[in-house]
Amino acid sequence: MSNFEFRAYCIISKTKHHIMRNTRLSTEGIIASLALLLTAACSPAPQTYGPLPTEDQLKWADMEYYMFCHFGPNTFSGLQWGLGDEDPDIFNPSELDCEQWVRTAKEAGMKGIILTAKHHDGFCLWPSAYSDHTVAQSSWLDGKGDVVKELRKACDKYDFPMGVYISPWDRNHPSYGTDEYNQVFANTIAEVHQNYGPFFEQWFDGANGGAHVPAYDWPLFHKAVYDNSPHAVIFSDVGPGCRWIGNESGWAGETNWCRLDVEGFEPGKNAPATKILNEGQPDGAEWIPGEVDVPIRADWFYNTTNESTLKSVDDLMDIWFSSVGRGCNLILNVTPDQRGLLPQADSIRLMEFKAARDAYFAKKLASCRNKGGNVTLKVKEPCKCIVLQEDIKYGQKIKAFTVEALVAGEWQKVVEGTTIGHKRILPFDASVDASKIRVTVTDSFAEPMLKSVTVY
Ligand code: FUL
Repeated sequence: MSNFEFRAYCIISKTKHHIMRNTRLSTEGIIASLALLLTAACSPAPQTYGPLPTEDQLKWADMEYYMFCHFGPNTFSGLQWGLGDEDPDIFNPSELDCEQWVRTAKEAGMKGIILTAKHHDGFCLWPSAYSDHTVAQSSWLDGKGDVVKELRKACDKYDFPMGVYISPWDRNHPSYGTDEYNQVFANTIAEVHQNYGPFFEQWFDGANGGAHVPAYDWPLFHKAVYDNSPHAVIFSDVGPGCRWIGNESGWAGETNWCRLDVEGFEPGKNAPATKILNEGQPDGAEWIPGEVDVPIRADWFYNTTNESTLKSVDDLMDIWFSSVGRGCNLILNVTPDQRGLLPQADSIRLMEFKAARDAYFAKKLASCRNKGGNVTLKVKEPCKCIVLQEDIKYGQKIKAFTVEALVAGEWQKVVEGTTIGHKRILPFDASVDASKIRVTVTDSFAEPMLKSVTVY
């Protein structure tokens, strides 16, 4: 609820209360109530600034954390970038259970799941009419298997948002690199979205190991998505829904704008510079927030030899602070194994990570909502962290802020920062025994609007 809506809501509830109390409605009562309603209606809405997120991007930002599942022939070959000439029989999960993936993601506190329906090797995890390299050509379940359908069913059962990764780069398809491929790929996208959508997110990978990258028809691909999943947020290096953060190690820039200039750029080799992807641009023309993609093990696909690379809870907490804590969504890759199940060690780690977050953020010491650029909160216990949210519905405006603590009658600076955006999590260097915490926005493009301030 925005400040304006919040104020209007308070006034309307007060009015209701007033009317209820005055069961015999006096003229005076009615006039007072109408005056209150009028004030609410006439209060100006907060100023907007720059490009604004769409409703879908706002909902997407609230998701914050979801699972990435890389699954396909690479799961069995040990390769990370399959060559495209793999025998379809290699894809042979012995105990596929997509419900296990979804239950695990849900219990881990994730808000959705995105599957590699087709990776660079071109193998389709559904029986596509546009390829001869699919589950239908595999002897797995006598060619009757369909992983995308299984995941769709599981997501429906658990009421869990689903997204898809469909790689433009295709090392198998005979038409790849010819003029026909753009239409083939658009048909492929439409087929997945029609049969298994709608999806909350479409992932377009910019990777291409080939020397020659053909001219992709991005508007055609986007149309295939939006025609079938009108609310999907499209990921790529340049959006249009959300952008790659420029690394696969789990961190966004400390300064991170949800804005980007995309004119003249494309996903992949023609993408904006890494630093720009990592930090966004304060004056970027489009609203394209960052998404941080990182695997829980060293590799994206399951590999029998890399269990020792499973990230620790501390690693994952650091990733949380430098992704969600810097205004991005985090997509954490947890890859199914050759049985088609998430490995036990990875599931346990996810639950430990969830428990660590719950413990860290267990005790709210003070909070407020819908304030301008100066907020002072009373605290009664030592605090260790502050979480700020800007009301991005009105754009991203805040350029600099400070957080101070009143300790033994003296204000001292605890932490300072630049951007806030959807969420900024700022752990203090040490626990602070303060009676008050004060947030001051020191620089902003327009009237700042803090959606929430919470001290832990
Ligand atoms: C990269 C790909 O090349 C990797 O295989 C993986 O899919 C990752 C998420 O994106 O660009």
